[in-house]
Amino acid sequence: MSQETIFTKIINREIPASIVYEDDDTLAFRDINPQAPFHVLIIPKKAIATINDINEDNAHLVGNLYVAAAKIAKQNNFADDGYRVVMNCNEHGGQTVYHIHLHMLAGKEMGWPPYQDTKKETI
Ligand code: DGP
Repeated sequence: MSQETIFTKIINREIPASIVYEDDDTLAFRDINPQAPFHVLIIPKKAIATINDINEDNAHLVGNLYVAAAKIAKQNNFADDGYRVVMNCNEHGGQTVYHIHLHMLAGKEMGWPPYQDTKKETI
């Protein structure tokens, strides 16, 4: 399942975005609502709706997102200091755009765990 989202419009240059990286399969652009000094979204040009839709046939496109992340980190001089990449899935994961994307956050020290919860139950 993959439907058109706002990210398809960015890929097709129908709406503007601040693009920081592009190759044949991958695009990266600044998040409209940055949560760190450097916050970009790295997406496959071929739409995949959620992590649940990743399979053996499209896994290389996901691997390419990490290759792009490593290049972007080096180009922007935060490879050594470090950074975080995260991909949200569906409602509990906080996904709002159903075209998979790596959030790449850099430029400050990240907290861990990424959320506060008083319960320590596991499933
Ligand atoms: P997520 O919640 O993981 O699905 O993240 C979606 C991100 O997409 C969110 O951080 C905001 C960003 N976003 C949504 N619409 C646009 C847009 O039109 N342009 C840009 N640059 N980012 C967008």
